[in-house]
Formats: sequence, C-alpha cells, structure tokens
Amino acid sequence: MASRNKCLALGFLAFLWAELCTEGKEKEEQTCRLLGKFDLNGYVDAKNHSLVIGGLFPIHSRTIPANESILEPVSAKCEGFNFRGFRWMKTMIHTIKEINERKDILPNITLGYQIFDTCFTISKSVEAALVFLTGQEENKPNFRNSTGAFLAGIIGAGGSSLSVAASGILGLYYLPQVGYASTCSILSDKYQFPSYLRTIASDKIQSEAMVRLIQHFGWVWIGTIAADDDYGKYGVKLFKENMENANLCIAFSEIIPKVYSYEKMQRAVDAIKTSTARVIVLYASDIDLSPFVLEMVYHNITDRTWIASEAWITSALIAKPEYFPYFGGSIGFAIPRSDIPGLKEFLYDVHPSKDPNDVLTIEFWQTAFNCTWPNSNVPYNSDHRVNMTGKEDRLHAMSDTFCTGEEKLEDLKNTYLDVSQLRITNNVKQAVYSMAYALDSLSRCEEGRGPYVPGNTCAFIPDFEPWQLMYYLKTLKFTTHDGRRIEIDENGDVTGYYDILNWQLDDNGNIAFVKVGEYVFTNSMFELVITKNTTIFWNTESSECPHSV
Ligand code: TCR
Repeated sequence: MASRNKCLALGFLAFLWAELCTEGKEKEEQTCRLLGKFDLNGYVDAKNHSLVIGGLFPIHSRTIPANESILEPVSAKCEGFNFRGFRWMKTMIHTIKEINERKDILPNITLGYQIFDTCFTISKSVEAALVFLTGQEENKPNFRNSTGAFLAGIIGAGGSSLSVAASGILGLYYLPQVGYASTCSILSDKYQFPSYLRTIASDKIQSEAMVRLIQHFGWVWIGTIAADDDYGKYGVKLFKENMENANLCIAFSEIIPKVYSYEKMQRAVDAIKTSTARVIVLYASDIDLSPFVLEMVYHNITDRTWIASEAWITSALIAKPEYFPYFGGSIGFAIPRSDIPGLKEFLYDVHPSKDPNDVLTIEFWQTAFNCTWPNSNVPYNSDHRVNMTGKEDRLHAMSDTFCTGEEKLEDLKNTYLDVSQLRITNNVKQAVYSMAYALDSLSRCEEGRGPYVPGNTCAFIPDFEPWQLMYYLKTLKFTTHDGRRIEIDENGDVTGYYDILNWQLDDNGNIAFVKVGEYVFTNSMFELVITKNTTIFWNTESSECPHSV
C-alpha cells in the first residue's frame, strides 16, 4: 500500500485496475482478485496463469493544468468525471466476466484486465501506452510481466487523436489494439498504424453519407465546424472533398478550440452569424462541443439545421431540452443501438462501500449524488473549467453533505445508467470479443497445420508474440450476441451502417432521437433511405425543410 500511495501522490497513473485470476481445474474454482493497485511488481505470482487485456477509456474529461512552479515533470491529474466513459469501462469488465464464464470461448484460460484513464488527453494516452509496454519500471518493452501476467492487446483508446498517439507506440511492437470509438480515416492506413483495428466504421463512410444526405434534401451551401483534433479535422477534410466531387459548396469552415479561446470561438460564431448557409455540419465529440453549444445559446443563434456527427447525435451532454431551441431538428448519423443482456444489473452493482481502494467508484458516487464519502481522500468532484467569459470558474470543490451510502441509484437520471442508447458501449463489448475470439482461434491451432511459416507452426497461450495474435485478428469474422456480423477487413475496418436520427421533442419535453432513415455501406455500394412516412422536425421559422442555397 505504501508504494501505491507514493504512486498516487506522484500522480503517475490516472487510474489502474487489474483483475488477476489464477486458474483452477474448472473455471468455477478460479480465484479472482479485483484490486485498485499501482505497484505493478506485486503481481509476479500470477505470472503464466493469466492473460490480461488492456483498456483505455476517458473516465475524466480533461487534465488539470500543471502548476507552473513545479520543476520536475509529473503526470497531470484529471478532473471532470465522465459518466459515459465510466460506463464504457464497466462494459469492458462486464464482457470479460461474461467471456470467463463461457465454456465455448477460451475454456481453460481466464482473462484479466488492466485499465487506464486517458482523461481524454493525448499525453495520458501515450503515458498509458508506455506503461503497458514497459511495465512502468523499464525502458524496453516487457509485455510479459507488466502486471505479472501476459498482455494480449489493448482496447481503445476513445478519441481518434488518442488512438493515433497510442497506436504510434503500440504499433512499433505490433501490439494489437482494437478501437471502439476512434473513427478517423487515417487509422485505416496500415503503413502508419499496423496493429490498429476497430469495431466502428471509418469516418470515410460517414463523411460520404453526409454529402448524400445533403444531396437528398437539395442543399447547396454548407458551413462546417470541426473539433480541433484528428476526428474533427479529418472528418471535415473528407466531407469537403466529397462536397467538391458532388459540385456542392462550402460556405465557411471553422474550428472549435480545445482550450477555450475567446478569439477563436468568436471567429466561429461570426462565421455562423454572417453566412447565409442555414445548414451546418458539426464534427466534434460531445465533450469538445459543450462550450460551443453554450456560445450558440449565449448568442441566441437559432434557425440553423445542424448535421450532427455520430459522436454527439445521441449525447446526453448536448441533448438537453434547454438547448432544443438552438439544436432541435438536428439530423445526423448514429451507429446502431443494441441491448446488452445483463449489463444493466452489472452497472447497478456499484457501491463505494464494496472496496475502500476503489477510488473511481467513490468519485462516481460523490459526483453522482453531490456528496462527500466519509473518510475518503479521493479528490472530490472538483471541476474547474473556463467559462464563456474566459475566466476560470471553480465549481463545487467539495460537497458539505456526507454521502450516507443509502443514496439510490434508481433515483438517478444519469448517462451512466441509461442503457437505452448503447451504441459505442456495444462497440466496446465487440472489441473485447474480437480480442477473445482471436485468442480462442490461436489457442485451437493444431501443430503442423498452423499459420506461421516455415513449418506451419502454432503459437501457444500465454507464450505468444503480439504479431502472432495479430494474424488472427486481421482475418477475424464473428457474429455478435444480437446476430450482427463483424468482419474485419485488411485495413482493420468494419462496414458502415448508420441510423439517421432527428432531434424532436417528446410529450414529456425531453429530446427524442427519432429514426428517420438509414445509411448502409458495403462493398463500395451505398444505400440512403429516408423513411417515407416519418416526419422530420425542422428548426426553421416555417417548420419546413430549410433552404441552404
Ligand atoms: N469517433 C470520435 C470519438 C467518438 C465518441 C463517440 C466519443 C465517436 N463517437 C461517442 C463519445 C461518444 C466517433 C473520434 O475521436 O474518433
């Protein structure tokens, strides 16, 4: 524990959990430990008994700016608890548990996990990638015993810039990385990212789909707003190229700054205000989009139709009734939703009293119920962000009310528990399954008939090389729990299927994501269908489809 505290104090790792299981003869006999732990060397006992899958999730949404007086570089701390990222992380754990209970996949092997918080920042993502490879203490790759168990590969990271950064390092060693949310088109380039695969389609498809939607409604002049990252910039770049090919026109192209800048934000606001384009494509993750949304409210910019990228079309952070006058009628693409059996119960099974070392659950509880967990020194829902005036605004550093432990999750209206819109969450599940199926195929190899030349040899669990697992991942095909086919192609990509959603107000005054069509892309063929007898809500004065000519 002493070294754990030291590491916490150093803030070297945002968060690390590892579940390590030692095998018994039958799966039921396995003993599993769930620990919040930072001292990686403590796990040598489990060596050769476990395979670990790494995970990268945005459990916080930003790092806290470092105090300039500090000379020695230390890893940044994080703030802004992200309930959605927490749900994704829990889904990875839930899927691993499910796989461990199954007799048909990896019957004699137990998977563990090692998860890091990326805090939605590149630096944390790179830091985690290095720790995965080096086992924290050493300067050369040491996949074999960073946790005292074998690291099979990594799930993540969330955002494209983070995956690009982590993949630059992991790819050097050909360590398999299966992404669940990074859609940037450059990740398909196997020359740059040889070991990156994903369970979400590339934005190449979405950017084309947006142009086809625009053609469908007969719009000509379109504005674009992009987040200042690989997702926003490459998404818009491809969109513009497709617009040009279709002889359509870009009215303006602006960027939402990552770190608040009054000037940059005003440029975007002015462009929107002065342009006659009434339809605007907005490519950004919801976390980056929030300050921009507040600007639209502040400047009372209505009468615009937003074409939403998949990252915010169903975001609870943005889809708030108070934003409906500005963003109602948004139309955009969402990956299909899914139900995940057993996940709801698993998500509800969270309580800070279960493990006093489980700092994330304590922070979750404190943030969700706005209270302070007694006797814990977990940083509270401290949240300082820069507001629209450019001044720093410190929000609720610590709540005066103590948590009783009797707070009811059922009373909470919170993204974490909302299982009605499982989209990326389902991709997390499929990413974990991809890794498990590939490992399963590897484990079933028959010597003399194996894939590796010369000699048609096999690889063995746990003593295999990362590239040997990559062989199986690169050609992976499987059917998901809800009957969908996942086929990973030579670029590590899957085919594109989107629901086209439109923001409408339901009878309770909440925003409903109404499905108005579909877009399917397979084998270079596309199909855009806007369902005939559904009504689309347009946020225009006449409530008619806008003209943007
Ligand atoms: N690709 C984005 C990140 C992202 C996301 C999301 C984040 C996507 N969808 C949904 C939160 C929720 C799509 C990227 O950066 O590649």
